[in-house]
Amino acid sequence: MSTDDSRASASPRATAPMATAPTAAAPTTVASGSSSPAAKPGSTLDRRIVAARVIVTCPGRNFVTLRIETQAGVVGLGDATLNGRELAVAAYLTEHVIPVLIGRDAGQIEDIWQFLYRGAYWRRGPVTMTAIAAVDVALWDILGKMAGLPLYQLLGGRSREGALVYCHANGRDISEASDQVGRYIEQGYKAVRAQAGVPGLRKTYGVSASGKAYEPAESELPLETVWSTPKYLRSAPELFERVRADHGWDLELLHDVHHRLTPIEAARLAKDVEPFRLFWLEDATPAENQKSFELIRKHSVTPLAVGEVFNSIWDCKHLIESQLIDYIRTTIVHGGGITHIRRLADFAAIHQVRTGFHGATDLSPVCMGAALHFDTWVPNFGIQEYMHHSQETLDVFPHDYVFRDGRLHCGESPGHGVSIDETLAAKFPYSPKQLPIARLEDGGMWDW
Ligand code: KDG
Ligand code: MG
Repeated sequence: MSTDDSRASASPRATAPMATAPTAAAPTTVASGSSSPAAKPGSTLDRRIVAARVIVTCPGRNFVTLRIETQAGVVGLGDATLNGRELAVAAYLTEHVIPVLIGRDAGQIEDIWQFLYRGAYWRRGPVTMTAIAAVDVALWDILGKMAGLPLYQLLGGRSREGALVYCHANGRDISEASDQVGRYIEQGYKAVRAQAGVPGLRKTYGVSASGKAYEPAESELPLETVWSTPKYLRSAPELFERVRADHGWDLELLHDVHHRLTPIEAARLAKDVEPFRLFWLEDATPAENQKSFELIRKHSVTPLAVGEVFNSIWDCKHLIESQLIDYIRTTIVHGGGITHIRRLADFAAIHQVRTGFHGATDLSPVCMGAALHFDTWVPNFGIQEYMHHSQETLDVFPHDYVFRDGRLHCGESPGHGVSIDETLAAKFPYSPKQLPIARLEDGGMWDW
């Protein structure tokens, strides 16, 4: 292996201009890989990226979408939504990423991923990895369209009929939550996440106070909510006792703690809900300190899921290789795209950890489309979250995935199967919204 600098500088990648003019009509400022034989300048397969732009829209909630176009007119879309930090990703893409994409070969998906990750020097972090994911997914979409194949086929083909999904049931109290679980069973769901209001707390994560669909980012400045661990630890096991009593044992039941317990409190809850056989207990404790999950594992066999806030394999390396979790939640939009999540899923597979992708409403239908193709292929699939988008959102993002028999089924159209109606999107301008924060009853800051 040569460590000689001259070897690198001889490569077309290293000599490619870092930032050519970000205009669409710049095929002469061609960067890396443009001489690749398959690019065939001027042909219908000409893969040179000639335009890229960010679309921000708010059909009920904010979404950021990256649109990349090749010389041959093939368009790919990637989701770039980071809830409450939308414009940070939009600026990262517009200022730092799009200028270096113009002129590159859209078929060099791996090289572009490495360029944006390694080449940025400042690695990881949700803003960077969401921006990289948007590029990566748009490029996979382009590849699928050029090949005339659905994305799952490019990944290695179908491994299952469809992706088992879980939806969100919630209620202001246990009885309301259990009734909603019943309504979802009637609609054909085989897995349901249950959250209920906590007696004595005005607002609880996952529970809509207004009776409307739950949407956490609801105010321009962060809403301050109050949290009490003792109150929650008393009521949470009662929720599952009631749901099992009302609906029996055929249903998969899930619950999200949303990072609010210390490791020993999380161990207590995992042990208390053991008799109700949850499919998983999610984000039982914050996971910056991955070793803290050892404490939960020592005390309980309740399956554990974690990772919607992770953005790299390095965030969960110890969790996975020490088999401290059962499901990894990191999904495509926040984890560097298909190229990186595929690595993560393979790493998880050798430790018998399965996927359980994040699928809240703040991940756009573009992410859902890509995730469903991934779910259809990935051998170690576990479950897919499905928190329903509003009708306005679904209208802005025409898609070909469908819900049937408790599963979401990706479509057969080339690429990830999700597009954007830009005329409609323009009718919903960006509206600043941030996620809430949590404080303890004495005013001290806590994890939301
Ligand atoms: O933006 C934050 C939401 O995506 C998050 O609160 C949803 O925890 C969540 C989940 O499991 O869907
Ligand atoms: Mg969660």
